[in-house]
Amino acid sequence: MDTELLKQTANFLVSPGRGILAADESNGTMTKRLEGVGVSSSPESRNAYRANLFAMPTMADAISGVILYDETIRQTAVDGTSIPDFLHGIDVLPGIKVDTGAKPLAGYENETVTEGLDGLRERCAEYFAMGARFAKWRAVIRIDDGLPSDACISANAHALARYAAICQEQGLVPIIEPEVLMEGDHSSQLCFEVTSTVLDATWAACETQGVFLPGALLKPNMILPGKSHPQRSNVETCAKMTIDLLHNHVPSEIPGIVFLSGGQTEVEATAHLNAMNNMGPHPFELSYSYGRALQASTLKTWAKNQDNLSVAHSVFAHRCQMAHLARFGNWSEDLEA
Ligand code: 5MM
Repeated sequence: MDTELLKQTANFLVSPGRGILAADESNGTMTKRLEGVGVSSSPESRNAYRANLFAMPTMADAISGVILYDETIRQTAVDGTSIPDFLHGIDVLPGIKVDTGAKPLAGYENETVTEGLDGLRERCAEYFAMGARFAKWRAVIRIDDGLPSDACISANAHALARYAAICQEQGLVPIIEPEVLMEGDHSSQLCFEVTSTVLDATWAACETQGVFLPGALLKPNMILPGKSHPQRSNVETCAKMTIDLLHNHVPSEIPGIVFLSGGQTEVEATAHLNAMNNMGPHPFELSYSYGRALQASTLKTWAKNQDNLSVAHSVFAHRCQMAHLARFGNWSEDLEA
């Protein structure tokens, strides 16, 4: 294992003012997103949208890495080079989603275990040769009556740890993403308790598998009530509870936390990150690996203005700038106007 390379990559990904763009929607998810804005989904339309997104001139000021899907890493950028080469050329590291999706967990209704360990070593080696320097694997944990089960937590923790160890052996920094979903009517307190248990199980599995923590990043959910819970939490409460979680349930050897947005609006996800960065010092960098919270308004704008790409670029530039400011705690709501 090249621990120096792993540390260097992980630290680069959470360097000051920068974070990760999650553009690794599988074809099923990307089809939903494109059809939602009236664009039919095909390899060509997915490439047209993403290649244009990555060509936004100031992207690298806020984005250190882009998570790609298998289809995208093999596609072409606006200048005709391969997407990974294009990203390296603008000082952005290409990453790759290596899980093959959340599949039903045998014997446990409504729960999933994320798969993709078979052949992972060979796929990681291929992606590294194509230019990828980090990887992502997302476990999905649902809160409901009696859920999550211990079986779901331990199966996903085990898979995350084995994934992380294989990635590191192959030179890729693993992003460890155990996402506790916002779907449901649970309270923030329950979200806190479940997320703590899931993180504790994940680190225990990582220790057993020998994962090198300074060469890994954590991609967690923030602590929020479920979407159907009658009360919303305010920005300060979410930030305080999430910081409490991280300070007590994440080993300090982890160099950075790169949050998912999980269905929060673009502004909510930015406000929460900003508040947390104002509550330091923290033992790790607090950054982003947002999908929808960086792309939602850009995708809508691109769909309506495909003949004038600068319109979508200006929307994406704004979201990137807001996220960049939130890394320093310098964002404020009036900047959204
Ligand atoms: C980009 O979205 C990813 C979706 O992957 P699937 O198509 O396999 O569901 C997702 O894993 C994403 O990387 C994270 O959830 C972060 O995205 P959000 O939108 O939650 O910030």
